Amino acid sequence: MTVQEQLDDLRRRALADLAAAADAAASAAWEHAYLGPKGELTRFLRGLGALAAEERPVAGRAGNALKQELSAAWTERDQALRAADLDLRLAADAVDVTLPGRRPLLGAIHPVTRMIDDLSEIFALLGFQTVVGPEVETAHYNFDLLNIPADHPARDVWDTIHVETDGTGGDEIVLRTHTSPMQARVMERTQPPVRVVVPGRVYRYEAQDASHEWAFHQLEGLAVDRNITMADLKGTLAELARQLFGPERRIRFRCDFFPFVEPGVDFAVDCAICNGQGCRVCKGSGWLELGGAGMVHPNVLRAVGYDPDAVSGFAFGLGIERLVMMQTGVDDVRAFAGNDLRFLRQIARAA
Ligand code: FA5
Repeated sequence: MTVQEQLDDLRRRALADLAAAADAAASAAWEHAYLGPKGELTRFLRGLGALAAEERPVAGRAGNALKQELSAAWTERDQALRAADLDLRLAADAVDVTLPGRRPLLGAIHPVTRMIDDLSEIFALLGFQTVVGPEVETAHYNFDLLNIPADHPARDVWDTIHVETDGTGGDEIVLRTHTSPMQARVMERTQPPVRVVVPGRVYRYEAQDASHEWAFHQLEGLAVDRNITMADLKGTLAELARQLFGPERRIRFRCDFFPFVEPGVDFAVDCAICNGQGCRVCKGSGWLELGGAGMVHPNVLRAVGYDPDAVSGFAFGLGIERLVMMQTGVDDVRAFAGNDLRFLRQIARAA
């Protein structure tokens, strides 16, 4: 075989092998086999010295030309294979971000909290400030200052949860049975005119049923000034009913007894759902009972240092869960504290 034939044969094999190299590792092996220090072409070029002097320059030029050609072919092929390798690795590592993400759970304001916010807003427009007070209360504020002395039978009307005391004979400690103790607390530290509403949780030692919880929420209202009358009370509650249940609503007062008001009433609004005709929500009566109210008893005014001949006032207390129930048609008060997310989601949409 002539030198040229040897080079042609080498070129054919080298280019065929290079075309067959499938990845970067095969490409590196090819470079080692043909162009590396012990590669076939390198060995050929080293062997040129053994040729006759007149053959050497021609063989040398042909060998170097082939070396350049193979180097260029290898560089091109090697880069293409490395790029393909990188593409493969990236594809294997890829995170598919085209799927829809998982929706985070969105919370909602509890219906009782929302009702408290709504009530505060309505009463703010009527000039009432919202204040809050302690849930752990002394019998002094929960009963005594509200004209319910220790031996008074009315004390039993509110089945009280007692908090253990240190036994030193100090004041009896209770969980407040209503928001009314804040009437006395506010009046003690403020001079008339007073206009406040007091939302908050109250507690009663009471069997639970669809309309009774042992812990629930009330909103207390108190207005004391010169010449406050029942008409102011009625106007205020009528406005509340209209804001909550619509412009046509009417208010009904019926005699009731609470030791801290005189006269005392329970108040109801005509049912917005059936327009007073009688339906499931108002239990056929046409009226929805909202709470108790009345003119602040002179003894209560006196107990906080007010002069009942100079000022008068009205007070009311309403059940917040019951208000939400009337608005939404929920018929079991126990659902509010039951922590059943299905109920909370449903009522968050309904309200
Ligand atoms: C009172 O608690 C008086 N303090 C209200 C008051 C304030 C009268 C100021 C006069 C002047 P009563 O116990 O009726 O009253 O409760 C008021 C409202 O709280 C009720 O109309 C009802 O809506 C709600 N309520 C009473 N007990 C429960 C209960 N166990 N579970 C849920 N709501 C209740």
